[in-house]
Amino acid sequence: MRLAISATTYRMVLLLRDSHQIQSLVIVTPWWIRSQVLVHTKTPIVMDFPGGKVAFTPEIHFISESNEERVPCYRVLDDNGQQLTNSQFVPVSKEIAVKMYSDMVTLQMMDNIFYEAQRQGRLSFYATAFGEEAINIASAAALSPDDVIFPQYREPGVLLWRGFTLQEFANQCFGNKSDYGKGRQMPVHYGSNKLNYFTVSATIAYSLLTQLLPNAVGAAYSLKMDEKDACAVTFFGDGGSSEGDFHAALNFAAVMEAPVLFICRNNGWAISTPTSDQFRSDGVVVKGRAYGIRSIRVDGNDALAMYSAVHEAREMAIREHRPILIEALTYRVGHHSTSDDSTRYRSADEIEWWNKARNPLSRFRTWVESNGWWSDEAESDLRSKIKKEMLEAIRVAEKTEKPNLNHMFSDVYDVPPLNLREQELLVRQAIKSHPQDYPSDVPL
Ligand SMILES: Cc1ncc(C[n+]2csc(CCOP(=O)(O)OP(=O)(O)O)c2C)c(N)n1
Ligand SMILES: [Mg+2]
Repeated sequence: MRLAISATTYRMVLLLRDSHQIQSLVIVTPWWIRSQVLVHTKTPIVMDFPGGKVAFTPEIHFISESNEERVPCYRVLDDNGQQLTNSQFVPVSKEIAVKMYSDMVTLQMMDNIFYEAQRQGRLSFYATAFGEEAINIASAAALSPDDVIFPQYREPGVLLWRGFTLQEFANQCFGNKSDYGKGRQMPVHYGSNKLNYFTVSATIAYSLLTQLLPNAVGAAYSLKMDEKDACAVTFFGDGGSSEGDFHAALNFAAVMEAPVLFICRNNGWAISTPTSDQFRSDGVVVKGRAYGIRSIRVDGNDALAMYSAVHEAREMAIREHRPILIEALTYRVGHHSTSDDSTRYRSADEIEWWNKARNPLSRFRTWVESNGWWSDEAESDLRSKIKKEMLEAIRVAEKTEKPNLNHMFSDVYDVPPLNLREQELLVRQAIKSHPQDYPSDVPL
């Protein structure tokens, strides 16, 4: 309340203040003329409420649906690979930088060759990580091998970084008997116990996209309880963030103070659905604050920025027992999978622009070269070595026997229930009656 009062009244006001009837007063003009004071009556201005103090306001004010400015995007390198002045980043040694770049090239070459193999009818399915090589490799480089990964399906680079061999990738894609999943999963549904990488899941009626998010929170909580120097890390797409599991996982992680990194690859598309048909928020990063989670938006095509952000996030997650949300802005340069033709719903120019102007490989290569750590010769040696290894891996994977048919029914139940035994019997009868329709290389 604001009052204009005389000197006498002012003295009364002082008395009232001393007797705690009013909270404070501020002199606006000299009191011997005609003092004007602001008197704040003792109406409380804040309310103690679970979660902290809440200020009262006399204004009817709705929180805006958006900030005036979008959350800025952290980057270290510009589109041409030049370091921005005053850029903050975690130093990367020559050894790590060269491995990062080499693995980015390997991932891209592996994708190209498997993709072609699928087009030739040698693989049933494939999905590339084209355009997202920096997110894959730089985040893996910033993590420790003890950190437990809960992937979607566009992050095989994390496995590659951890030492999954091209032969192991090929065995899974060809579903042969050396595949750890015994040929029961679609190609690109990799997993490795040894490398702390949960198997990508495609179980229908589960949320393929995000079932791993709440699981990652549980694993992170357990790592915290065991006082491990490790966190859980889950990768997912913008489409995954539109699933209910994403929201449940964020809330759960915040409340349980679980050391988990949520790394969202916002690549603009969930198959043919653009992000504008998925959410009206400023992307995904702003959702962290709603759940009380520290968050950052990063240029996902800048390997140095990804490395630094994930490195810092990991430190905070483990030391401070808190989840962190990272939104990596990127673009899915490839089709969603070999079952998709993305030129039906987006322009070839758009794809080409991202591939050329914002290419994560050429950008990082420029920086590595500017340090004197890479050359044209190193590039061509690497490429011919990877090509040779890939072709050999495919040759071996293709000629390796398939897993026995029994495995379609094993490993779920200790004693298979009646309905599964019936199904196995039916399959075997069908094969007997139509042997020509059954692949000859699958042992019965
Ligand atoms: C719960 C659920 N809904 C739909 C699908 C079908 N589906 C498979 S991948 C995909 C798009 C996912 O997009 P995003 O999460 O953005 O990942 P991106 O493919 O872009 O890397 C959809 C809709 C699914 N697997 N699971
Ligand atoms: Mg997407």
